[in-house]
Amino acid sequence: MSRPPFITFEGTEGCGKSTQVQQLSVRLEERGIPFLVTREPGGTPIGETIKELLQFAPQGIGMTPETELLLFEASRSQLVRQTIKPALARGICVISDRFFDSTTVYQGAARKLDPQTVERLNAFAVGDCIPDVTFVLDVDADTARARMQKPRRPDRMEQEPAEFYEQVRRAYRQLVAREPNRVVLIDGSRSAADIGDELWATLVRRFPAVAGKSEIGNLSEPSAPTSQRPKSGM
Ligand code: ATM
Repeated sequence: MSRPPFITFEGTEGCGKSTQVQQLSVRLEERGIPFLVTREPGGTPIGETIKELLQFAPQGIGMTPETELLLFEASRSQLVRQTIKPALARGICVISDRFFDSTTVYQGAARKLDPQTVERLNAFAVGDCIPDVTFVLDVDADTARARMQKPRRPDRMEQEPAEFYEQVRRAYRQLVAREPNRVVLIDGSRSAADIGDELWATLVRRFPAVAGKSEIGNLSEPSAPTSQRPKSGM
């Protein structure tokens, strides 16, 4: 691979994605690997405005699944062109907390929008910007609920019945079966440290260059590590 990896994290709410993004960032930082952390929806000024509408704005109540799908894609197409592609082109590793697999799973499987339409819109939004590896953190509903006990802003997307999240979980597992070369299923019920170790081992095996600067080989190196961290817990 002649450019740094584009890594995405997926899973249901409370699966521990944010913790793993944080742990991976620390490892990359320690090794002097330039990286950027972003998230979906959001990650750009346009995307953050869309996120507000999707998740928190009172006008979001009554939003149709079709509108929801298009808003996620709009946020994504901006993020890809404004942030992700330019970073990868500069030799910066990109980590995204959610990407197009979330749409496949939430809007396609759980909201039951036509999967082919979702796939086409995903393809339109991302172009050739496909993650090199996607970690799906798999947890059962009880574990997820227990991890979500801390007070948070009311989120329209989190008002769905348990069945919705069961669908999401099933669809993520199907995705792993469909794309085993890209999508890696991680047992998210273990300690954050154990998960972090497994994830790192997988990453180093697939992309030896992330193990340390001395092994980077033909990556073009920007001057300093870059990190555009999520502004707040979503
Ligand atoms: P977080 O769990 O990362 O905060 O995600 C925000 C919500 O957006 C999450 N909601 N729930 N429930 C998943 C949802 N989402 C989609 O439904 N489709 C998408 O394409 C993306 C990126 C997120």
